[in-house]
Amino acid sequence: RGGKEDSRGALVVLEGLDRCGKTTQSIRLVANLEKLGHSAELWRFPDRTTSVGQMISSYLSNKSQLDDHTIHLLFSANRWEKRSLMESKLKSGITLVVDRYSYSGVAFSSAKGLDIEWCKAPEIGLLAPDLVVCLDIPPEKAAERGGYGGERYEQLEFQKKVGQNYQVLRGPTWKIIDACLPMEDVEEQLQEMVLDCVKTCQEGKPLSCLWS
Ligand code: Z5A
Repeated sequence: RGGKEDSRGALVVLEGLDRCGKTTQSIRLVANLEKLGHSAELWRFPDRTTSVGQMISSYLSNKSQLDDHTIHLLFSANRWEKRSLMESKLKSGITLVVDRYSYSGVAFSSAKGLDIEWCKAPEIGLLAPDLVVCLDIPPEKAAERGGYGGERYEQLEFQKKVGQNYQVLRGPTWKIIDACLPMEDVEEQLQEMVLDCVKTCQEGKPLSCLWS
């Protein structure tokens, strides 16, 4: 379906502030990829279905309190528990569209004042995305969108710090889309970037690990 029989899928990550449109766009992207004949799956972190994910979910909804370092390591553990499945899916040719990944881990925890290098350390060895698309939105605009304010980190001043941290983390695999554009325009730009990336992976780009 997605090209050569033995070609691998792409690891595509969507990042951005709360309410930037990641969920909306990742659903549309997976549907569009499938329509074009590619095998694709939608993943998201935190994965709240695992036992670690349930601890995270309880923390995010303010039902439990945890030390900042502890919750950081739980978010990381939540990615490690999915690492081998992620690798086997990619190697079987499935493109994974992942709503939040290690960059959220580092950007949110360091916004609380944790050392950025300390935050990166437990992420070393996780699979590196082939493409990170950051949906860029001013924190004030995001706060005007539906459903804002329900969870622990949904506060304007905090989101501003997260936005600054994303800028520090930007690397060569990053692309930026203006998340204030109409949904259809974001969708179109995203699809174009991802199809390019899928092609490169089909042509033999090797998988690599964070942080390289
Ligand atoms: N976190 C962490 O600390 N460490 C980690 O390692 C990880 C995460 C992985 C939970 O994440 C929190 O965990 C998150 C980071 C932290 N905290 N915050 N903030 P989550 O992914 O479960 O929750 P979220 O980031 O808050 O996602 P969200 O609320 O689902 O927002 P979204 O997916 O980016 O947006 P959306 O649901 O697609 O859209 C939001 C609204 O905007 C909705 O009404 C849409 O119809 C509307 N929308 C979308 N696009 C547009 C455009 N283009 N124009 C106008 N309106 C739009």
